[in-house]
Amino acid sequence: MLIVGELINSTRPRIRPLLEARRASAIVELARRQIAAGANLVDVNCAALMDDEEECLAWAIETIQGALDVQISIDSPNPAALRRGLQVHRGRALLNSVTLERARWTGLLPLIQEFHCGVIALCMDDQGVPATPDRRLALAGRLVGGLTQANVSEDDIYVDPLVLPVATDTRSAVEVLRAVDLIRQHFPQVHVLCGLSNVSFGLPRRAQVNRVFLVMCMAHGVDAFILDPLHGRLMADLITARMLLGQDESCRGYLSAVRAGRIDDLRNG
Ligand code: THG
Repeated sequence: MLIVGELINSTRPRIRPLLEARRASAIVELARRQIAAGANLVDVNCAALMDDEEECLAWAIETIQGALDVQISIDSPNPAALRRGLQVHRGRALLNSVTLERARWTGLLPLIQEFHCGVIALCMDDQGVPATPDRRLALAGRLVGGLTQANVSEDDIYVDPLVLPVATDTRSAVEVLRAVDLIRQHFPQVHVLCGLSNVSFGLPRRAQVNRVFLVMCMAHGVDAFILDPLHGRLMADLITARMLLGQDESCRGYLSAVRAGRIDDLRNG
């Protein structure tokens, strides 16, 4: 299971000013807390800063890695910003993300070969995100085929079917789960990653929606997530679901989470 902490994102109103003002200690602290809560790496997205994106992304990566021994998921739609990020990153980064959009694919493939990074591959092309599970599978096939041809090993590929808000289309969560089933059947060696918080955009009590969707995704074989690791109940559900899916040898992870006070037992009355 791979957990990517999503909180250092310039689209978040509380984070954007910290990035713009280069508030190093606040950004390092947010990275540190996500890792302490169970994230394996932290996502950094500066795309909302427009002309300042590239500079800020490089600054954030250097600042975080200067203080902590963590890998970064470098999150940008912009190949130039991703290149800059990969150049300053120490060790193996996770490139977030490549798509089949023509400009992005041709711009990123040389980078992926040069830097030997892990790659998140979104099921999206110049026509956008396909509605049906079959069409998502077809895009996944072209992504996995193209990346393996470029010598990326399947273990370094994280296919992201792209989770869309259930508030705008009530079928969108179930269509993602069906796409995950198909990707799992056809490409058992690649990882499947979901951005959890996308599903609850536009709804109240978002954490409730995210938590239930997390467990559904895990039961369908999703093995990597971009999520908010500071949400204690979400992480408690993740630890519990791993155990129930046979991924927690001797229940060790669950039992140590209980001892650490990370699992509570809610009951009214
Ligand atoms: N797949 C991949 N990468 C991704 C996503 C994905 N990166 C970005 C995103 N989705 C995951 N990260 C976030 C970050 C913030 C929010 C959701 C997903 C979010 N922000 C609130 C908003 O914009 O309204 C504000 C929350 C706050 O400020 O507290 O919900 O799917 N590969």
